[in-house]
Amino acid sequence: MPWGPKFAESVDKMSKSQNANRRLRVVVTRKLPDAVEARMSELFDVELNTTDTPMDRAALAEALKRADVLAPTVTDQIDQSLISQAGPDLKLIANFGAGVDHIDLETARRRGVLVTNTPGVLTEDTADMTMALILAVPRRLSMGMKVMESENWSGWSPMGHLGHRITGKRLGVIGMGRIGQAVAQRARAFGLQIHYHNRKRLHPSIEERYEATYWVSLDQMLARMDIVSVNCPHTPATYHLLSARRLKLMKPTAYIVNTARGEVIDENALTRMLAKGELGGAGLDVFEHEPAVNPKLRELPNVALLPHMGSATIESRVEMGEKVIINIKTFGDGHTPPDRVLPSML
Ligand code: 8YV
Repeated sequence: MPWGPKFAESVDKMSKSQNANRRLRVVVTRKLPDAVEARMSELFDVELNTTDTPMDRAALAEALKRADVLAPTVTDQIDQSLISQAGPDLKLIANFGAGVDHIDLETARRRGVLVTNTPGVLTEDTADMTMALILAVPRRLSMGMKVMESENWSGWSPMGHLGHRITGKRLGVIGMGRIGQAVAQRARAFGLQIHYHNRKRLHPSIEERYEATYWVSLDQMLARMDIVSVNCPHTPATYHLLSARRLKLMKPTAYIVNTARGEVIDENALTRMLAKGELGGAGLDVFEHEPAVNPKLRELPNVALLPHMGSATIESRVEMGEKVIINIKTFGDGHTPPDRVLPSML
């Protein structure tokens, strides 16, 4: 409902500041690609973060007081108390990233502040990284790389570095949105059988495309999968979706890959189970308390850990920046920004 009263209110605020004949004051919280920053500087009265030092809470509170638009990233917790203290000019939070779980959407909506994100442009890169982890963990890639880095390789042996075959295994995708489907497409090419759990069942034509089997019950799917990939957003409904109870339903040989959000898995329970050999292994690009990582996870041989780099290509960062610009510009011109996020969409 783009033209609800709150939206009208923020457009009204926006046109008043436009009438005052000043450009939108945009605060960007982290360093972005040069081309993105250059274009933002042409279009807006922009404050860039050239040192890339993350803003602390006090700095974010100040930014929200003086900005018309805040362009944050996943490392900024824009919670209820911060949004409540925002200045009267704040009209738009144009997130640089697809996930918006670090922004209190409900408080923003109540305050008449719009929120946008950058969907679509990081789908393929994130799916590539998911596939890389799906291959890396069963085939023990990090262990092999460590052997070579240590210069301790004593040569080939028939029983050396044995992992498990990918082809023919069952992959269970949790969250069959854009990224989940892009993972399914890649996984098909590697001979995996696609299964999925999603809030809504996909259209039969999409299921047919991936020869995908839908599971209404996540519990039942988990018990039967060889590899599980988490590709759903973090929302109140998906927090610890893979709880200790659910993790215990999985086969002791099964692998888990997470390129979505750490909060979807109970990281401590996962670590305990991996350490006890109750799961086959895990490939994790995201963590529950980033940048902290459970120290015991780092010591495990059957994990591949990455520093939240699923969408980290220069191409995706530039396209994300373009989306942020388009969202701000469209809003500034008095239109509904294309990537508006509403609490009800999650
Ligand atoms: C982004 C991500 O790099 O877009 C997302 O939701 O998780 C990442 O791939 C990050 O969010 C940038 O803010």
